[in-house]
Amino acid sequence: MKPRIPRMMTYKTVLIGDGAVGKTSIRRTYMGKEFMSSHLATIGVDFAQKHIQTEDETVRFIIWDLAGQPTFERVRRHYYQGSHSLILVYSVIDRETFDNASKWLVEAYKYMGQLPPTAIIGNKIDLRWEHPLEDVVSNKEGREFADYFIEKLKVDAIFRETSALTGENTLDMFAELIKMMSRNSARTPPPAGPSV
Ligand SMILES: Nc1nc2c(ncn2[C@@H]2O[C@H](COP(=O)(O)OP(=O)(O)O)[C@@H](O)[C@H]2O)c(=O)[nH]1
Ligand SMILES: [Mg+2]
Repeated sequence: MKPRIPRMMTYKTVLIGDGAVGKTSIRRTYMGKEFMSSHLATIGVDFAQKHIQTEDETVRFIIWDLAGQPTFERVRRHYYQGSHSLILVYSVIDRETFDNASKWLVEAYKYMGQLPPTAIIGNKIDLRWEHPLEDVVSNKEGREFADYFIEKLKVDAIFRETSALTGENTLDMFAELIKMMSRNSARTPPPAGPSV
C-alpha cells in the first residue's frame, strides 16, 4: 500500500472580543515558544503561527490577534475577510464583555457574510469562584448565547469555557477548531485577504 501523503494546508483564524478578556493570553498559552511577534502590532494586529501535524494534514496555523479599538475597524475588515475561522472571546467575570459579544459577531458578519467555523469562548474561569454568583456569566448563559447564534446565523460553532492561566480547555478548543476548518475547506474555496 502507498503511504498517504498529508495535505499541506494553511488555516487562518482571527481572535476577536473586547479588550482584556484574554485573547492574547489564550494565543500565548497555545503557541508556546513558537510565538512570533509582529511588526503589525502598531496598527492593532499581532500575528503568530504554529505548525501542526494532524492525521491527514500538515497545517500551518496562523492566528491574528486584533486590538479591539473601534478606530481599527477598517483594518480588522481585511482580517475578517481573510480568515477561515473566528475565535470570539469574552470574560466570564466581566458581564459587559459578554453583552458585547454579539456586537463582534455582527461586525464579522458585516464583512464576511456567511460566517466561517467559530469558537465562542468564555475565558478566565479560574477566577469565577472569586466573584458573587449573580455577577459572573454562567456556563448556561454562554451556551444559550452560542446556541442562539448557531441557529440564527446558521454557523458551525462550538462553545467552550477556558482559562488562559491554567490552560484548561484551550488545547481542545484549538484542536476542534482546526477540525472544523478542515471539514469546511473541503466545501469552500479559500478566502482572499492579507497574505500574512
Ligand atoms: N486569572 C486569569 N487571568 C487572565 C486569563 N486570561 C487573561 N488573563 C489576564 O487578563 C489580562 C488581559 O489579558 P490579555 O490576554 O492581554 O487580554 P486581551 O486584551 O483580550 O488580549 C492580563 O493581565 C492577563 O494576564 C485567565 O484565563 N485567567
Ligand atoms: Mg491583546
